[in-house]
Amino acid sequence: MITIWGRANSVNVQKVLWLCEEISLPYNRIDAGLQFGHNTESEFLAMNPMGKVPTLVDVDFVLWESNSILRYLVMQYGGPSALYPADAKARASIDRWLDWSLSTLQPAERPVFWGIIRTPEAERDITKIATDVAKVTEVWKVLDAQLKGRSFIEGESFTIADIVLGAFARRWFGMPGIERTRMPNLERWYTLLATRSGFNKHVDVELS
Ligand SMILES: N[C@@H](CCC(=O)N[C@@H](CS)C(=O)NCC(=O)O)C(=O)O
Repeated sequence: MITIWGRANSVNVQKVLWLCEEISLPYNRIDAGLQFGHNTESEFLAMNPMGKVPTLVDVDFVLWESNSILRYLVMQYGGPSALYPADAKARASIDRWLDWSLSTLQPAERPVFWGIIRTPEAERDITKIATDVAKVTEVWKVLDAQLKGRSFIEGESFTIADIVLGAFARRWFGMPGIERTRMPNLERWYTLLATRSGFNKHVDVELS
């Protein structure tokens, strides 16, 4: 059985747990990161020199970077799957959203998440949060435009792009006390995600 190292409130761990649910893959999860520690210990750093979660162990194979873990698990355990189709163009189209999440979405949404959820209310910098919300709104608008006329990010099939961006969308829609610009396509897509058990079980949980 695979082992996933990582605390369950990490967005990058949540993506992996959601995928496991989608492909009915059993796993063993070990809490690590933040208050659980482990990720600064030498044994952990030998597996993942970045000291981050999630880190996957599959017998003698170790992998880090959540998006790489998703791709690996579908290819290894998902069978022929619409989640990450073999066709090169379909696959590359999904990959660009995974890359976009790392290069563009997460750097923009992280300050908002940390500024609100990981900062005590009395210490929150409301002005900075408003500036950061305005910046990430422009990024979400790109996905809102992509979702026009389609059920999911790459068309009518649910893929790992929906898992990756859906995990961040949960943070966006769950953030208290911010002004969210209406984005009808994004909102419609988000309600579709809520019909998936992996989302409900692992992602739609309290933000912490
Ligand atoms: N790009 C990496 C980012 C990994 C990352 O930054 N993980 C965070 C949690 S979301 C982490 O390990 N933080 C340190 C900690 O939890 O102690 C990935 O997608 O796996």
